[in-house]
Order: sequence, then C-alpha cells, then structure tokens
Amino acid sequence: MKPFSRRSFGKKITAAAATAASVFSEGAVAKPASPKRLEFPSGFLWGCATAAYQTEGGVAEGGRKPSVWDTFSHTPGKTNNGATGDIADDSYHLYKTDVQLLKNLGAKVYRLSVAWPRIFPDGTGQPNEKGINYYERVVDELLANGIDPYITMYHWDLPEAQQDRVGGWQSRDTSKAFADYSGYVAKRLSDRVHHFFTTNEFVCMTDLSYKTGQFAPGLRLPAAEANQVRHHGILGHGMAVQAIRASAKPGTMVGLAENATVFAPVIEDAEGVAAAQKATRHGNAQFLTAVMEGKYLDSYLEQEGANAPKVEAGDMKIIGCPLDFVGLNVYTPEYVRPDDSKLGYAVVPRPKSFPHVPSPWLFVGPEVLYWAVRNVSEVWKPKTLYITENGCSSDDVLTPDGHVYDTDRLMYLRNHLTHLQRAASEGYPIKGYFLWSLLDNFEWADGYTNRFGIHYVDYETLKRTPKLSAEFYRKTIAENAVA
Ligand code: PNW
Repeated sequence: MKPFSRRSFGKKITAAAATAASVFSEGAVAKPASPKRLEFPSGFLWGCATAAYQTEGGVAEGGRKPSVWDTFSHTPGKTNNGATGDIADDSYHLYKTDVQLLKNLGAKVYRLSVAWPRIFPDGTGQPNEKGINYYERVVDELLANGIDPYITMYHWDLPEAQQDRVGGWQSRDTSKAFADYSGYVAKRLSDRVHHFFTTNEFVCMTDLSYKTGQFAPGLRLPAAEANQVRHHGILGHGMAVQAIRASAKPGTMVGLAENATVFAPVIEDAEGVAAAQKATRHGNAQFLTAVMEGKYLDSYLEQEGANAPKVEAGDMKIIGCPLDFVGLNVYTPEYVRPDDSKLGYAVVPRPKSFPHVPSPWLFVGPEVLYWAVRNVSEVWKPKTLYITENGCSSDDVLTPDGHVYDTDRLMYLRNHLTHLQRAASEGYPIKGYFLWSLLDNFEWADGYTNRFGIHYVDYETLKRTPKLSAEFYRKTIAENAVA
C-alpha cells in the first residue's frame, strides 16, 4: 500500500473525526490540514476557443462567398430545426464585445479560426483584401486588450467553389489550395500572430464530411475514396505547415488541433499504460500517428487492405514534417486494457449508463485530459502541447433573474482541470488550455440546441450573459489553480 499523502491522510482523519464528533460531540477534533490549491505551472496559458462559421455570421459581407457549410445548412433536413450560421453570434460585428468577455475572464490567449471563403472566396485565385482586413481588426483588438491570438486556418468552412470545382478534399488540388491560402494568411498576420494551427479535427473534416455525411458537404463515399480524402486532409496539413513556414515572420510557431482518440487504461499499472500507448498509435494511425511519425503503420495498411490510400512519392515526408506544438481537442475517453491480440490491447465497450452530456457522443470521463497529455507525450515526445478544446454542452436555461446556473458544466470543468493539473504537475509539456467555448454558438448539425458556451447567447437579441461556469473559470485563471 502507498503511504498516505499529507492530503489524503488529512482527509481520512477529518472523516474519522467527523464521525467521532457526531457521536460524542465533544473532545479533540483534528482540524483539516489547510487544503493545497491544485496549481498550474506559472505562465500557464488560459484561454477560450471558437470557430468562424460557428460564431461570425456576416456570411455575405466583406466579399465572402459561400462555404460548404452555408450550402449544407441551407439544405432542408441537414441541421436541427434548419439552423444556419447566417447570423450565429454575429461576432463579425460584435467582435469587440467578445474581446471584452475574454478580458473580463482574464484570458491570456484566444483561439479563433479564419474563414477561408473570406480570404479566397473562390478557394483559389485573387485574395479578398476586405476579408483579411477583418481579421487584422480582430487581432488588433485582441492585442490591444492583452490577449494573444492563436489562429486555426481550417475549421471546416471550405469554399463551396473549391468543392464544386474539384470535389473538395477528394482532390489533392485542395491540399495545395489550402497550403496557398494558409501561406497567404501567415504572410499577412504573422507580424502580430505567432501561433497557427493548420487543421481542426481530421476525423470531422474527412470522415464526418465525406464518409458518414453528417457534416458538410454531406457525402457518403465508399471506404477507398474516404481513405483518400483522409490522406488529402493530412497532406493539406503538411503542405500548410511548409507554406506557413515559408511565408511567415521568423519565430512563428506551427502545429495543428487534433481530436485524437484518447485511450485511458482501466487499471493504471505498467501493462495498462503500455496498452493505452499501443492503442494511441494504432487507434490514430490514419491521422495523428501519420503526422507524428511520417508513415502509415503497417497495422493500418493491413486493416484497410485494398482500400488503403494511394500515396505519392514525397507525401509522407510532407505529412510528417516536424511541428512546433501539438494541439489536442479532448472530450470523450475510450477505456482499454492489455490483451494477447496482435495489437496488444482491447477497447472496453461502454455501458448504456455511462454518463454523457446532451451531445450524445460526449461521454464524461474527466481522466481523459490526463491521458490525452500523457499518452501523446510519451508516445511522440512533442516539444509543447496545448489543449485546444475541452468543454461540454448543457441544457442551459436563463432564469428570470438573469442567471444561468450551469453547475453541470462547472462540475465537468473542475474535474477535467483537476486531471490536467495532474499532468502538468508530473512534468508533461502542457502549456495552455482553450476552453470550448467562449460563448454558445452554431453547433454544426445540432444547430443551436446544444450550447457549449460559458457565456449564454440570447439568439433573439444576441445579448451575452456570463454563466456560473464563467465565474468559475475567471477565478481559476486569476489563481492559476483549479477553483
Ligand atoms: C468539435 N462528434 O467538434 C469542434 O472542433 C467544434 O467545432 C465543436 O463545436 C465542438 O467539438 C463541440 O462539438 C466535434 O460527433 C463535433 O464526435 C462532433 C464530434 C466531435 C467533435
């Protein structure tokens, strides 16, 4: 048995003392040891994340042309209640208000995405000066308020023209077009923006969009073609890294934001941890493993057989070019344990009663944040990690007294941050956390039903109201410790 830590020992005697006190009501009751705050390393970067199509609105302004999400959301039956991003949070006009929300939180960093169809409305060709000017204004407003912008180049709003011309990510022309666009944005903004993420969540921009059809452009391609889309996605990432480095100011940092599947061992012993690491490599073979290792694992190629992607000479080197950091979007854990199969691990099925939030895919297992950091650190040894998204949906209600008492989100955040603090305190290179999301927004196919914000948005008036979770987050940031 492990010796008691001071805290757990303190807790035990307190619990024992409480029982004794209630029985005897007199006598020497040991005082609890003063609780130690769960502190983060100094300089830890606290922030929030959003994405262009989910928040901006202004879809026909400043020379922007439609993206695949405009087309998709305007197609009957594709989103909940026919919701679209036409107005969303209207951040296109209200960005200064949003910056003040960040400032009030004490946020040090903000992750936002640039809308490709504002910059190259036709996907390629002539850049649209008004589009880049908008992001210059947003960036300047952030910097004037002491907030460092971190920019995602692609959060799924592919220019519709690019989809129509070459089939979007079905063609490697789109990988190339994405790199050109990314290089242009980096050239224009890297005097003020020092961190860029290429892509957001490969599985959503490829599988959900081209294989299962839940997301724009809503295609259901057979396996071989869907695997080729995946390949063009990661190739686009690699080409964009190179384009950004070629055109940005020296010192610009480049990475990606990836929702790698996170495997948590059922039992935390050497065998369990080893199983989680094997699962981390194989379970992400089509995306993050290829990016971190510059190759497709044999186990993936074997598994896909004749449907494996067609790879051109030089592709894997581009895909695997070294990154300055890795961003992880972290929501749902998978539990694994060792077994004697060829892969060396087995994923444990989830019982029906496993807790989840209103988003049916978002199961609540707070240790997911610890294992995300630890597995990726130990398997690939990145220099720096960020949590680029973490948060939850809730059935938020604005009460007549003007408050949103989202104690469920608060509980979710407190527990997740406790596990992130564990990772930081063990020395893993986790440097920042971007909460998803700053404010309620267009939740893709779910429309406006599943709210993820720590600020409530009234979609009639566009008024933003801090929820209870915003108060919790402000205190956490102020103390640099779990509040
Ligand atoms: C991420 N799923 O999306 C995105 O990066 C955000 O834009 C989004 O709002 C946030 O998480 C919350 O959903 C996901 O179905 C969307 O498994 C759907 C899934 C996963 C991530």
